[in-house]
Amino acid sequence: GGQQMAHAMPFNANKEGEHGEAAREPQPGRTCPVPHPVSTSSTAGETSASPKTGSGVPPSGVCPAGHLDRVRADGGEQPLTTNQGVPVADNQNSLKVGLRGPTAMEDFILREKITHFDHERIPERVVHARGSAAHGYFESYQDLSAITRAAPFAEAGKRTPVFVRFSTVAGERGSADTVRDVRGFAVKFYTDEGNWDLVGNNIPVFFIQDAMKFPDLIHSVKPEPHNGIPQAASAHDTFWDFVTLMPESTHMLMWHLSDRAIPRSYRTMQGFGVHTFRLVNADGASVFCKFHWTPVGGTHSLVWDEAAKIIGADPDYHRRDLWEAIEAGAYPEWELGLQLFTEEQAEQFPFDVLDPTKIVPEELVPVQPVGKMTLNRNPDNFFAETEQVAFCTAHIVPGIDFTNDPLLQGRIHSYLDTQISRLGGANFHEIPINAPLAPVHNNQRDGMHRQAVHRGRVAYEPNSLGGGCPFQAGMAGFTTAFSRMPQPLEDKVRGKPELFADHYSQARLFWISQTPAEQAHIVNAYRFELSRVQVPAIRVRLLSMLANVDPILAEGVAQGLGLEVPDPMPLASHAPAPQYEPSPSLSLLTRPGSTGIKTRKVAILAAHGVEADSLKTVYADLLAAGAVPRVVAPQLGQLAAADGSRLDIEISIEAGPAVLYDAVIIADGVASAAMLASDADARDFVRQQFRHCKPILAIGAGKELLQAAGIPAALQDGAPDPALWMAAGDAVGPELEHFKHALAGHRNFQREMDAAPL
Ligand code: HDE
Repeated sequence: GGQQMAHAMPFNANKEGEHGEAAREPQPGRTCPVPHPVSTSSTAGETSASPKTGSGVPPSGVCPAGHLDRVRADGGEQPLTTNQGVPVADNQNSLKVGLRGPTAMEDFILREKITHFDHERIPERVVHARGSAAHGYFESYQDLSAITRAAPFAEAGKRTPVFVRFSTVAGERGSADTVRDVRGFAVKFYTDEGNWDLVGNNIPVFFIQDAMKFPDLIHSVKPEPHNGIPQAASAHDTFWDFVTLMPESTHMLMWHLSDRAIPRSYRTMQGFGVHTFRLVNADGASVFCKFHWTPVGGTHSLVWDEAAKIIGADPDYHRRDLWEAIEAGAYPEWELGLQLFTEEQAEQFPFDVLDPTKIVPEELVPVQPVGKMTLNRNPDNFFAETEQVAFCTAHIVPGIDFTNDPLLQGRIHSYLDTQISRLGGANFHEIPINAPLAPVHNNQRDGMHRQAVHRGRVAYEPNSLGGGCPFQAGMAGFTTAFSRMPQPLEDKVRGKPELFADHYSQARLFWISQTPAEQAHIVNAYRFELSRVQVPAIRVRLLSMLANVDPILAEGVAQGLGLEVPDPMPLASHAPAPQYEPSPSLSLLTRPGSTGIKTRKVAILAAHGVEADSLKTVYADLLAAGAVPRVVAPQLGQLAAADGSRLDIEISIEAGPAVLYDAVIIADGVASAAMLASDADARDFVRQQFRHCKPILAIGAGKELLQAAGIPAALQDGAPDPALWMAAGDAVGPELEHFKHALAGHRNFQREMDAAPL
């Protein structure tokens, strides 16, 4: 009936054809199939990591869409309605008093639509506003019940659904992905016994030791209050003013200024729980625990010049990367590792395990792998899931417990509190992405946006009218209830334990554990940040801080600032400081990962006159190895190859500049190479690839572009650079293998140390 009526009444009474009938019958090729949540059938665009290397369907046994099924909505083959379900015939014109008259107040359709629009935004997160998320599952390697009764670790092979959000800290919701910043790494486990949120970062320590200082820290790093500058950056006066007055930040600053703060991808970051937690078994016995997520794809970062250019070339670089990898079936994976130690062991450590500015070196307590997390499904809707997800450190489950880390203690309050204003009330746990899979029964009632319809007259406990239900889980033989570890109490006091005052030993440990290239990056990062600082006294104060870490570091930074290294900052503690040996695991380069060149993006530069066969061979070879090759040319369209055939160009150099690729191959072909050599963008492309230490393979005549770009000849012919390869046109074999090997190793940082800058 409704359908007929819609046809009977013209869609747009005034201008039939414009939006009316034509919109009802879309032209062939203009319809957009409704995406099905579990079978990804994405029509991947140019930049996608296609072709598919997986089905996109999560393995069985894991609730794939789980509790979100009941709220999924799509408008496929449905008429447009108001929010009250009233069909709308004209979605183009408001109701007017005459064609040229004023709009009628009674147009409830217009008013409902505009009113809803007016309220579409919610406050962004005060920190970690910019983020991206995905669904997946955690799988336990073994039965860990001897150590913890937490449900995800109950048996080997047990899978627990997760939702994971990665983020930057300082920038606003629309800021760029590749800024220098700490990255959030927040995991929500939907366990059988309630939600457990492990709200971590990609850096294992923090700037401050006490929650009392968090608002100060964040106020110092956010855009300055008078002019709102700068966005998503720590390189400004107020941040450096604050941290140089807080020497406890020295260790974290070393990580923040290292390549950790400019990851290549969310998929190539480690994650850390940061605080010391407790694991508790069914008998109530407990051990201390530090959580580590290690990416199976290895730890890889950008270089600063590249990160800065990507901000312009693709501000959504990390969001796109995560999305495309999952769409392509290249599911990112992390291994969960635990550092377990007893209270007695902790007492022997030369630092306090309640101090979040300290790590437990892996040499002291090894990391034991206990399971793997796989992200295999993109959200259906960014707002409903990624934006509305609410992580809270207070969300722990039986088997996990807090410690008295004073930073963690403050977080237990903050996260729940912040959701109440961000998500508009106390019922945010009912938003589908936040709702636990475990059943919820209590006597909490009412409040804004209540979804549940509670039945019966009883909303109190104890009661007899409801048969005493819901009853306390500790009763009636229930053994799974949450209970806290007993802790001895002392007098109330404002202060810190003595060991918290050692601010430099672990900063030095981090520094001496880096490779020379990584150390150089740290020095350069300090130079950059402090060059942006305008107040000279802050620069000097920073140098006096670094003088306590390492003389070479302090000297390197001082040189870049045109300053002398001043006297070291006075120490807060005169107790003998621990002397650490280098810890190789602190270098990013010690985890190349085990996924080889999978999902690495390779540009194949070509122009008219390219040798088509050789290009196709290389392209197919890379594709088969799981890499993502792209034919990049000065303009879009097709290439006229030397043999008369035509090849599709996938992207132009201007749309896909060098920083968006992990490596470059210069195709063979005399005319092609000559054309590229005369193209400023193409020369710039290989220069940047060279400068950013990425693998380069020039096939046959392709060499000409390298020469035109001024890539040092000594490196080309003597080939001491293991990431720079030349192949004769018809003998691509071994050179391509060398190139792939270099690509698996990510970058050749030696080039940075050796080569004269271009
Ligand atoms: Fe957070 N932090 N934080 N933080 N944090 C928030 O909660 C806070 C800290 C972290 O993807 C807020 O929901 C205090 C350490 C992540 O939604 C807020 C203190 C670590 C995320 C908050 C800290 C983190 C947040 C803002 C010091 C690593 C993003 C919005 C006492 C272990 C979660 C929100 C997501 C978000 C407070 C310190 C990680 C305001 C008070 C240390 C990954 O509640």
